[in-house]
Amino acid sequence: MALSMRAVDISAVKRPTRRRRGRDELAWWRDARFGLFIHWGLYAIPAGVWRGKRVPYIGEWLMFREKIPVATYAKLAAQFHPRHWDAAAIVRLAREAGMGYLVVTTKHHDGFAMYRSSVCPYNVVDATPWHHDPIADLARECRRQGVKLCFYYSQDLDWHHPDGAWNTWDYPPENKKPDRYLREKVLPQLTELLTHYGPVGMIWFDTPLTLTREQSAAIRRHVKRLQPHCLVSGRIGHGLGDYSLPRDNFLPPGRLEGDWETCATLNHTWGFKKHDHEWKSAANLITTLIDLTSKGSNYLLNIGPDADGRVPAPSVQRLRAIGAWLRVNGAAIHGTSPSPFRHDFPWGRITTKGRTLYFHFFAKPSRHFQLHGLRSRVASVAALARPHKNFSFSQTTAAGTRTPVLTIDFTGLRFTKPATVVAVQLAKATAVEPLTLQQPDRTLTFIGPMARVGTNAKKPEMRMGGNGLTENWRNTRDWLEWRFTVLHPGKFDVTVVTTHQHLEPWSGGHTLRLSSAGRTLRRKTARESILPGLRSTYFPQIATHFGQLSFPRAGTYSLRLQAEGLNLAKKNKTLFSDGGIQFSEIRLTPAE
Ligand code: H79
Repeated sequence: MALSMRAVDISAVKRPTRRRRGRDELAWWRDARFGLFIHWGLYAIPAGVWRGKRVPYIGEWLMFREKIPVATYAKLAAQFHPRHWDAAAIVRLAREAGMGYLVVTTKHHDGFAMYRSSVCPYNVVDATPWHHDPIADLARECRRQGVKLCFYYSQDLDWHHPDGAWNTWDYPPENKKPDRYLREKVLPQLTELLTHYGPVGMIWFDTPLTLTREQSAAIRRHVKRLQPHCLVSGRIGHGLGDYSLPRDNFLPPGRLEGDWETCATLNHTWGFKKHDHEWKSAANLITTLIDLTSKGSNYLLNIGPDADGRVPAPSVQRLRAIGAWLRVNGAAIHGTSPSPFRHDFPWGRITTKGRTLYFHFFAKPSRHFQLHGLRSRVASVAALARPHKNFSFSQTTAAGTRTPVLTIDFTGLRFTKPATVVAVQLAKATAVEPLTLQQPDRTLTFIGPMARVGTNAKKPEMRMGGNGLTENWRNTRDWLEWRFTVLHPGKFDVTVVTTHQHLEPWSGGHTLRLSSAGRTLRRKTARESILPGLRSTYFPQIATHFGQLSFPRAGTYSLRLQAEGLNLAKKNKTLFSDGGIQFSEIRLTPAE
């Protein structure tokens, strides 16, 4: 297998998207905030089982995991006759769920086209007894029901075409001519997709692992030539997309800059697997939608219909539950902008629209809820579910630090799970304190995007990744530094949190030095505990306790984190990770 050991940036747009021409073409996508992903293909037939054995990993990777020869895998097509396929119902489900767009797999890595293609007979119309084009159904229903139609297309990995990437069991890599694959398959199939189905909102390219910058650029040009308004996902590679994507199922530590989209699963697989019954709860999904929206990311949530075309019942139930929540609270999601604060709050999240701030409470706050750091004057406060009852509030300044404090009296408001939304109208444009602030619950959380990256050498090698995690932290010279405001002095327990993709190795065992308020703490990062929370499902938040720090009085301090000894194991370098320290956050909690 041609696995190069260079860490690949599968996602990021190197230049901020806002500098691109045609930025307004993203407006529909930005307003939607929430979309439906559909993974459907031949892999729904084995559904995660091959020769009687359960195959680990995501369902659509079965051919690769089992190194199934093309000739064998292709025979699945003869069994594809989905009697329960109902495109109208699926588009209706997307609408009911409050989703504004839909992205369907027109060709996944297995190379099988799920639409009528005259470029290659390996497609759903010519190769199956169904002889039917489900993409045409979806296109028609999307038009009828007002959902933006988008196409997933695997432009790099193709395990069916002899020149496509990563099938080395049928086709030796040394014979491959990627340009021929692009010319014979990718470009002509994109022409079909962009000329036979009306306007296409976006081509969702995926997994750029082998194509060169020139090849990716040629694909992008081809799309824009055929449909100038069609967006190109960040996984076209080489920073050439119209927006950025983090890893699959990734939840960022804080607000992102520019346009992002997290694609995510309802259970653990994308393509249907009959034994994957680990469904995320509706409450988790709603919380995730709020979290991503507050951070400036879209949420592209997946269903994997089975071989008969049926959407698994647990998926339908969950999407409907999200829709029910959005029918009350959609104003706080659709068409909103991210939080004015770069960090999370212990009590929930904030989204904005014009001069309205939406506070999403994950739990009932204390009767006199407080928010630190909002400089703008508040005009009124009301719950979304009961817009006519106004709550009383006051705005003061904390003694000593001059931090603005907003206090709201929520007497009489019923808080419901998973989130209750309160609309805070501002009298003027939003302005907030830029520093890390101690929260009313006395905790402090330091996230990478709020740190200054510095170095004792000439130029830092470490970078803050667009996803909010550190990149290339592989030396003892670079550091992260925060300035922050303490409102309630005292003694605090210090926890450093690092992370990794759950199937890949964790880069740990590094000795870190943390200095603040005249004290220095030193520890080796160790997996002492995993913080509970949604982020830990796919990116475990690994906590190491560093001891205690004291802040004797209210005021502004600084804190620096630097590596003293590194443990750069070779095995930590993978296709997607540089093997360095993946810093997530530092947490300070009041010590007893
Ligand atoms: O379409 C879905 C996935 O099939 C696709 N992206 C979402 C939207 C995708 N998942 N993973 N990847 C692409 C990249 C896979 C990476 C691998 Fe591996 C990790 C290849 C080698 C290491 C997993 C482990 C597969 C083989 C070994």
